[in-house]
Amino acid sequence: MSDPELKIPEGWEERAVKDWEWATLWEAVEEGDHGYAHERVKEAIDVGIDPRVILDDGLFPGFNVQGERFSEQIIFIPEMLITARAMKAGLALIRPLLAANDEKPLGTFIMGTVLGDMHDIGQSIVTIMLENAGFEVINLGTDVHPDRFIEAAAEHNADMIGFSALLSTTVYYQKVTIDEFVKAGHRDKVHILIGGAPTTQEWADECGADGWGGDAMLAVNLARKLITEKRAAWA
Ligand code: B12
Repeated sequence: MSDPELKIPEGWEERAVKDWEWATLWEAVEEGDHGYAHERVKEAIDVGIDPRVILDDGLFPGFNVQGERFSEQIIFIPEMLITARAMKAGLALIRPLLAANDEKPLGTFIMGTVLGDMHDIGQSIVTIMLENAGFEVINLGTDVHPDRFIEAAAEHNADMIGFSALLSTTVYYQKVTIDEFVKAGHRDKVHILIGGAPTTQEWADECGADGWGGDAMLAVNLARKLITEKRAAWA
């Protein structure tokens, strides 16, 4: 088994500033040095690099190479966790920049990772992008019990809910959670979106979701479309 190599994002020089280098951030995320990752992301923000460029060109390369190693069992949970922590240290800094949107919220979105599943990088990115698009997002975190989703939907009078799942064993809880919404009489009050690497549009249809987002941009476009249709139906 060959060790996966870091993939350098094509054209990164044009998207950064003159004399910029990302290699030390790639390495910091790869090695899980969250303090240094924080420092480099702060520098990138200070010199005015676009936050989405920081995410794609600065943070993802080191995360992805470790992700591939984890999938190939070259590294294990402890190493992957420290890389995730470094990734999140960077995400925390760019979040307020991407989320800066002072307009009245477009709608309320409850986001969470389903029961039994601890993966939260993907849903955190979707959360940031939804906030950036003007949604108020209440993020319930990981390992969320169906009852907790239902309580939060009622408490915040949510327009939409998103269930993330990364394991082939936990995608099942997307369906279970939707079924619980039906039993609780709350299914017609919200739009439900699902996502996460092992999910597909077919699975979304099968489990009774209103939509599927393969990545953060698709998730945002879908959420926008559904909320616009909902508002139009009320008008
Ligand atoms: C990081 C990681 C971990 C970290 C998680 C840290 C964290 N804070 O999230 C740690 C080390 C804890 C971990 C643990 C485990 N993991 Co893991 N993990 C990964 C890894 C490397 C990356 C996942 C990730 O963050 N991807 C990046 C994000 C950006 O992508 P994403 O989540 O798909 O999100 C995008 C879209 O899917 C979409 N999206 C996501 N959510 C939502 C929600 C909605 C509503 C919408 C619309 C869209 C949407 O938008 C996102 C942005 O574009 C993957 C392998 C890989 N290379 O992908 C394995 C992987 C998911 N893990 C795996 C496994 C097996 C495990 C463990 C069971 C390992 C073990 N032996 O214990 C445990 C499970 C723990 C648990 N109960 O959850 C397997 C799953 C296999 C399977 N099919 O079931 C994978 C695929 C690795 C592998 N090939 O073996 N893991």
